[in-house]
Amino acid sequence: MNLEDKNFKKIIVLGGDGFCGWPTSLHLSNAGHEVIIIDNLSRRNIDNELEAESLTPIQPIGTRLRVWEEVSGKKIGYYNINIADEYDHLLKVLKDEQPDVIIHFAEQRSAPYSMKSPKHKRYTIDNNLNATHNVLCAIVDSGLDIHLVHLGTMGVYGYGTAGMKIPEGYLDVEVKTETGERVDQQILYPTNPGSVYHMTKSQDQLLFQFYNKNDSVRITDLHQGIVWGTNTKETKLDERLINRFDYDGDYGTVLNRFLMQAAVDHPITVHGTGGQTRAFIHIQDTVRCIQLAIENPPSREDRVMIFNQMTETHRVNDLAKLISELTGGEIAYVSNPRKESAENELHVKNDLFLSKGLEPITLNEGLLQEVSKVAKKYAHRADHSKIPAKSTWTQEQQPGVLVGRSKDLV
Ligand code: NAD
Ligand code: USQ
Repeated sequence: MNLEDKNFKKIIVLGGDGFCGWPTSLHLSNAGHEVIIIDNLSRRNIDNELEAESLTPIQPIGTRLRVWEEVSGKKIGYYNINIADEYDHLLKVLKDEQPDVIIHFAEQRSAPYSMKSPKHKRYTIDNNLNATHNVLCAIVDSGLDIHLVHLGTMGVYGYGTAGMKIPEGYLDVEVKTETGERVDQQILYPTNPGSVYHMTKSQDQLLFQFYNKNDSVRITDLHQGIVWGTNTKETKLDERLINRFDYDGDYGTVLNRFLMQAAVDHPITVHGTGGQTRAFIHIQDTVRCIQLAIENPPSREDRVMIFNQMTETHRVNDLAKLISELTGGEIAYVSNPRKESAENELHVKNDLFLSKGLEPITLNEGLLQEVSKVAKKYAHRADHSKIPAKSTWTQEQQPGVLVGRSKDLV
């Protein structure tokens, strides 16, 4: 692709060193766009704080970028900026680089980490809300017409649905006026966050609504489900491009944790009864959805465009049973460290991405085996002491640790 191509875009990826941001950066670079990453490497510093590491041996950002150039012949730019704190530097980069699109992944994304202590709650609020507000403010300050694509979460809706399908961002309501007349309206779906982290994503929605209304900033908010899998077409090209694989009790997400646990012969840790139902998406679909969002931008007159970025829903206990059947791994029912309903139903609309051509990758044996293979390959790097989820939502909750192996296993 060249500069004459009207589809060519200059894209800044905030948080481009992370689990979703790195494969997205490579995917968009491969598709011919010019990509520049901004990341303050805070996620790598959190690994130091937690004394935990990605199961896969991720390379330093400099090596990643050099290898990508070797492999693809394409250059990805990089700036180390704390976007929550270094506003002037962020603004200068926007003015110098003049991007068409900014993709915003740069937030503290773990619910358990956000609930660990007052310090962690406050960090998550400071980091995430200032990051999002600084980006919006800098877009307006730069005078540029930049399309902002943000990674939000399904968790802003809460996980209860009262029988209906969760719509894409906006809820149809009918209000009764003083004269008794009935008027139709669409409002942001009422938020019901389940952690301080999820609450920051709920607040982000209001920041977007305001800057869209006041300054006509073009915004797409992607309400993403739990991402599973490790690698994408591009990260598989060279082992040094490998994506991160979080498995620890704070950052590991449920499906990848279960696959990793089975692969390293650790019991599969179901919290409570495993009655929670969640939305999922494979990492390869994440990068594809982001490309679709960039290719289908809203106009300046449009309200914030909201897509539900998920492809299927599953109950945690069903996932545990599926992986147990596939791998022979044992299931352990442990205390739920979170304050969440024991069970929920979840029905979600994802018509917008389907209408734009997404062909969902759904859970299948081959893909599950592929992730298990990655986990097996790097099993020697696993620190079993980091597996239990110990961050409790309140003093009443108990950590998700195994007590007496035989009685917990089924
Ligand atoms: P991640 O922690 O792996 O990546 C986030 C990146 O942002 C990290 O590299 C981190 O260093 C960077 N960052 C954080 N704060 C920053 C700051 N102030 N300045 C500059 N860089 C900063 O997380 P991820 O899993 O890639 O998630 C990316 C986004 O997608 C998050 O906003 C998350 O809420 C959302 N999301 C993730 C999932 C999932 O399952 N991983 C699901 C739904 C939504
Ligand atoms: N769970 C277990 N056992 C485990 C780990 C988790 O039973 O070993 C349960 C949890 O109690 C919870 C569910 O699995 O009910 C999901 O937990 P998770 O850590 O996989 O997902 P969550 O905390 O919701 O967060 C992740 C990402 C977050 C993103 C969110 C999308 O970390 O960035 O926003 O998924 S969603 O869940 O759709 O809101």
